[in-house]
Amino acid sequence: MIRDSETLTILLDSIRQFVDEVLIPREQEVAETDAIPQDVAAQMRGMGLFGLTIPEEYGGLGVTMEEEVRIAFELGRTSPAFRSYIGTNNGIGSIGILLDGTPAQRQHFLPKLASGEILSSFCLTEPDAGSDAAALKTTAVRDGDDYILNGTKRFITNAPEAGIYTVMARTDTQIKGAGGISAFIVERNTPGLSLGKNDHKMGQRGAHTSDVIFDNVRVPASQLIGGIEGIGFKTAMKVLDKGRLHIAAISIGAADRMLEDALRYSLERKQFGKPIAEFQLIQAMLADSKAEIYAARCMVLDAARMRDEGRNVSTEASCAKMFSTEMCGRVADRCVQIHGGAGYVSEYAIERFYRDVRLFRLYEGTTQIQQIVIARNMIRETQQ
Ligand code: COS
Repeated sequence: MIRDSETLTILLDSIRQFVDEVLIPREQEVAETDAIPQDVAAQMRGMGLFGLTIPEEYGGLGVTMEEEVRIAFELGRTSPAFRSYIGTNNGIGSIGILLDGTPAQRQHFLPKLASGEILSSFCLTEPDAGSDAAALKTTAVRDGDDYILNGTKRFITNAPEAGIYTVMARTDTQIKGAGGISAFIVERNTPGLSLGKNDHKMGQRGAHTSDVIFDNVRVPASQLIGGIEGIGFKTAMKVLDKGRLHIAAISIGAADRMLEDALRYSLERKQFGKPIAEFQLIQAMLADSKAEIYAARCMVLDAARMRDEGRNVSTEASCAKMFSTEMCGRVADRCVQIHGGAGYVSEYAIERFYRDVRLFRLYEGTTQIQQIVIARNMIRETQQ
């Protein structure tokens, strides 16, 4: 945890400088090579970016949720692939172990994630279980001191790079829904674990996803998260509550960047004898975007502070994710419009961002799933 505002300001300034001076100039290279340059990955390790959210006792920085979203506002200003590379270790790939893991599991795995020695992935989604995550079919059958896993996970971020996977699997096939699901830590080199080919995505080149296939994968019972069967779905939902706030914050950073670029373009581009920024129809798009980013930022900071106070933020995290990612989509669309035809060609970053940010409205729960979570919580609270 950052203990004083001065230290936090220094950290945020150094990340902003890293984004401006190192990451933004390398964006095009990442898009062209579909890879994070290894020297950049090494710099990220050196800055401690893989362990921002992991507590100090495991070698991380242990930032609070508010500090995390403020860091995400900065990291969001560049290609999402950079953030994605460090994102799983700080979020969905580590938080399940942190929240519900046994002391031995935390001690064994978290230091490696904090240092960036290994990457991690979160394996929930399957070919037939996306939004309906509790319908997952991957099985984990107890066999002596082990469990044997079988099934396929889909669209798994950082799967090709990961050293460990948090895998949700059904330990009780008699229970069709959430109660039969358990979470496991599975190491990459375990026999029977293989990867599909990398997915060809609409955007976010440099961030990789693939299937993870389990064919009689034998996992020691000591790697059942928390050592308890049947709590894996709840672990996944708690991980997602936090992850959704993080994605909301990243969307705000990306919207900020797109608007910065569009503002600069509108000041440089002249039509009808003056910069297009002087036309009120352009100004309306700039102003609407600015106001919506401001609203989203306030919402995310408020929800983050609530989580830091130990409150249940399931509703607020979904509100923030829904509002911020939808806002980001609207800002992307307006910023392409401000660029005119130039916004449709790859010479300008906005063309790439327009495709990259589309994913924000889909992963870690679609907008429609956020609506379901919000409304269900409202109904439940009223009926209590
Ligand atoms: N924190 C803790 N526990 C939670 C929780 C949360 N945020 N949300 C749900 N739970 C618990 C519920 O309390 C319930 O426990 P009990 O049976 O003991 O009451 C259990 O988990 C099952 O919850 P629920 O009945 O709401 O499950 P559903 O199958 O109806 O589905 C949704 C819930 C749709 C919200 C869930 O499947 C979901 O989030 N889907 C989207 C998945 C997703 O985001 N995928 C992205 C891929 S991962 S990058």
